Amino acid sequence: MTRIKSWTDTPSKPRYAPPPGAVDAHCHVFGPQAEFPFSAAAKYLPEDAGPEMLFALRDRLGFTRNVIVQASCHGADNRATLNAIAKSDGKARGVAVVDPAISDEELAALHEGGIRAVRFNFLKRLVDDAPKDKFIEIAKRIAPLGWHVVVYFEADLLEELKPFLDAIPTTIVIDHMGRPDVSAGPDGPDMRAFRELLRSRPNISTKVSCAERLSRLGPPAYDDFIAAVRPLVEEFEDRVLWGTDWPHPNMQDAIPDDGALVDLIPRLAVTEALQRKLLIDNPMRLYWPEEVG
Ligand code: 0GY
Repeated sequence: MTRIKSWTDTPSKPRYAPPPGAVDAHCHVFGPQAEFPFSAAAKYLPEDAGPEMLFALRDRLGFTRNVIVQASCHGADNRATLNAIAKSDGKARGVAVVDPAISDEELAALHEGGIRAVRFNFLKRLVDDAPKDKFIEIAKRIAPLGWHVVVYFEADLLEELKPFLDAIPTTIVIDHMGRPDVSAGPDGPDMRAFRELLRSRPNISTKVSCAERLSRLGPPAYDDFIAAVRPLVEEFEDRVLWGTDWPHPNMQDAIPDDGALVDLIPRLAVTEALQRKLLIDNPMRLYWPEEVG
């Protein structure tokens, strides 16, 4: 079967230089599948995009650390993510997907391997099932480890998910702002609803990432994304993170230039102080808390 490829081998070198210590807080690895086969339930089958490729990109883009998020194509088998973390020389940590039946010993082994969060994915095109009751059970199990929960959903689910989010006892990080329609601007219905959510729930942070998925105006400027998201970065400066989303699952028809994505950062976070929070302070607090004074 042909494997899909959704990333470029020739990303441009960004003009913007992230500050030393910057964290790419949302990226994935695929395989290598000869060692770490994809799940039988995978909804897409990509080419290998392993740790060496990820770390080469990290260096090219000027980042120091990665947070590797278990991709849906690997299901709840976190070995590819753990393998990448193990090869990172302490410069990567991870977000796992776990089965509700996971044992305490297995959770402890994930912690030892660098996992600091679990991900709950509600996208029907990516997963067969999103059992809220089981997710809440898992959240209660991981809370004592000091982990948090990462949630991925689309804007039309936000209202319905509020009771679920309120039942989670940890910090919550929402992937890509719950995929709002950014083309309607900062005061469009989705961005307003999302800002309201953050105003009313101080335990929620978000990744202000995925211009390449959310913008209708598109590259290289992604102006609609910038206009909609910059106010969020300014209002919630201590609760925003940023990531490349490399290797851009399912983006094979609109492969982004990672260098151009990095060049959006100073337009989203317009001062050095905001950039430091977005790229260092906020992700470090969640993923390397022992290094934060
Ligand atoms: C993302 C987005 C996607 C995929 C996954 O786990 C995944 O497969 O997260 C997507 O297709 O929107 O954040 O990586």
